Amino acid sequence: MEKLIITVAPVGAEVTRREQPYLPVTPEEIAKEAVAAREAGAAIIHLHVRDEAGKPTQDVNTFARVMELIKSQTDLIIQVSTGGAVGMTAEERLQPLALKPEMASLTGGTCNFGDEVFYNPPPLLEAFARRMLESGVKPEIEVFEAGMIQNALALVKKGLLKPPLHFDFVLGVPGAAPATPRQLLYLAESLPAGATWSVAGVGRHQLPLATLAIILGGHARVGFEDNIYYRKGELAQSNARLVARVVRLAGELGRPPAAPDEARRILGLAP
Ligand code: KMH
Ligand code: ZN
Repeated sequence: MEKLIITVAPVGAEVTRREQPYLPVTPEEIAKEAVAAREAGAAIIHLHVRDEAGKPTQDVNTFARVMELIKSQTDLIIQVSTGGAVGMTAEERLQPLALKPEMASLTGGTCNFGDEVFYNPPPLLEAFARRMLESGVKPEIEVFEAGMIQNALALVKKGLLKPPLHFDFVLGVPGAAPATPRQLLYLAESLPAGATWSVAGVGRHQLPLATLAIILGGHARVGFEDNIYYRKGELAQSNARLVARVVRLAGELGRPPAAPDEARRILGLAP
């Protein structure tokens, strides 16, 4: 098996400082968490940013500032979010692609998202995939439920996604696929040959699903975007602590963490 690629998702669009006092929100705070997560063993940062009021934004200047801070201090692979927050327009969501990051998330379709709808109809998927292809950005296909794999395969047929494909299963969002071992096995087995995958379990499912990914030969995403707790009733004091715990487990199971350059090779990114 390849080494384990750990993605840190330190902030996301939904969690608030009120829920998680250690949530990084300013560019400097996000970059500091990125540096600590890299030192702990992360190879990729899945990046959302916030405005001065702490609200999610896709503002290109804010992304530019955070990316500059991260790039000057780490060799992390930067994966910008184009999912943004529910309710944002497509153009709003696409803004950080102008910065030509190495990777970007590409949501695989529409699903319920708590009480809301995360709206990603086929024309939007095509436009996002086309923009990534033209910008030389590798997509990470975010799969919230099984039909999204089929949507990605339709984009491959249209020439808008090029193998090797990389997927991330986001499991446990209310309204989408559950965070169960059975679901993860099914999704992993449904991928085309040669694809790589990681899993982001929501809340208490983050650790068990990351452990299962280590065993199955997948990769893992941890961080406050998906989970703010270290254990039941105890908030995690940093994203790095969540990364470090997966590194310890993976070491015991024979999958040391991939450094960013090793992750680039595994994912087929230019070094
Ligand atoms: N905030 C979610 C609605 C992504 O980054 O690509 C979407 C999301 C997925 O976080
Ligand atoms: Zn995200």
